[in-house]
Amino acid sequence: MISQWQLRAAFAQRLSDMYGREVPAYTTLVDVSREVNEDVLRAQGADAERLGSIGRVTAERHGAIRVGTPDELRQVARIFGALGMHPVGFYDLREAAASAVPVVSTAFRPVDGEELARNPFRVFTSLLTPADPRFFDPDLRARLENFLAGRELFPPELLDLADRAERAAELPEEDAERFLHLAVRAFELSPEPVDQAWYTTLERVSAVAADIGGVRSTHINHLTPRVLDIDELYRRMTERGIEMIDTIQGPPRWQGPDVLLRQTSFRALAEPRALRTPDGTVTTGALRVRFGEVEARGIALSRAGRARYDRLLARVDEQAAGLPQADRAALARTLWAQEMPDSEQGLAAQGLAHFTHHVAPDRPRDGSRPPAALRDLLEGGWIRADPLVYEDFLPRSAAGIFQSNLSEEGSRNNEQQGAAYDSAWLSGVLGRDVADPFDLYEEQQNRSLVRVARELGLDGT
Ligand code: OOG
Ligand code: NI
Repeated sequence: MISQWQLRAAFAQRLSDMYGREVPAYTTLVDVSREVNEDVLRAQGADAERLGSIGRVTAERHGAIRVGTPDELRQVARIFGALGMHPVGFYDLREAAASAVPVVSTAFRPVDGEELARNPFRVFTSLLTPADPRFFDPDLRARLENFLAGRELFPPELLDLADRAERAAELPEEDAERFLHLAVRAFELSPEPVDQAWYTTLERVSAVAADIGGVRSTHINHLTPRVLDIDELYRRMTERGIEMIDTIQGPPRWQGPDVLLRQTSFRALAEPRALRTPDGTVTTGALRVRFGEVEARGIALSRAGRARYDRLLARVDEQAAGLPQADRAALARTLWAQEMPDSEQGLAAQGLAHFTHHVAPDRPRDGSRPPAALRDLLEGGWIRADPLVYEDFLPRSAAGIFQSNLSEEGSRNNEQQGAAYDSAWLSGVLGRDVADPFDLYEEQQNRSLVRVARELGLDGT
């Protein structure tokens, strides 16, 4: 039998092999990430593994996919359900982006600490919003919905196998092989010619709308390795002559611990695609939709920590308006140094980040009773706190990443009222709860505290 986490790890690995064949620059990114990680491990030793074992980090990827209809999204949820990945978080990219991105998104990922440690594969999944009148007028909406209703992204055999895997949390070897084969194939770039006129019509609204609704299949948009020093990676990629976007998104590099998520990418590359022109002939053209992204993950902030982060971002925006990128980064560093505690202990003391707590193997053994207060337990060496790694995404960075493949501005009619979507709506569409990421971190933290209390006999048992 192949267990759920083995299916997830195998799927991530095969998807990575497939994407490497399709987009060779991705392989360069993976190679350089591995080199940087080895160097960081050599230089920092155990500290390099504070936010995940080197085994986890080396295998770690997130993917991004985009689908067109609620039905398609429900099918995606079944495939990821088979892999032990659940919808977490709601991201509204229609609001976050400077130019038009007509999608709302969630991320499918493992939610349990042990499952994350085994393999944390996650997929940022976006759903097109044809009902949003700011992007699509009634006529285009009808044509788009009609086009989407006529395609099949996932064969029934794949979905049947997925349901069996989700129910049993495992599959016999032969079925697992078939499931993985069909699942990877569903995300390959299709050789089927793209209808050029239709694609261009959608492109005028948004390149993302064209990528989703302009073709009869779906594909992986990017696959992102995790790196332990993203500034160093950025330097090395640039040295190799690969043109990166001009920033690293997210928190600045600073003297304190890494928090949340820092990401950067190289620009979408022109890939040869078969195009059917209006007179019916098929030619080879080029489309720029897929790119390479890399990320560094830090400590998960609490709601309070995140509010502080968002406030800092807003202040950087305000004060850095019109400044060159380097000055903006310097300003961000200065503001951070003023407002963010620059140690794990500082973050913990102010309740700004999440930790799990563990009874210390070398705790006092002199027969004394452990104190009741968390701070005293930590200071007395009874327990230690390990930071929880941020497993999710940032809407603002996501919007920035979407921009890396938008050569056209697209258009949004801001006189129209946007269609309303939220997390509850998405849960309804999926028939599955979309988890709130903050709740998940809090629960993980609380479970560890209950365990500690029990192990130290502080819970009255
Ligand atoms: C998804 C963009 C968001 C990230 O890492 O924030 C994303 C897409 O381009 O489909 O992947
Ligand atoms: Ni991404």
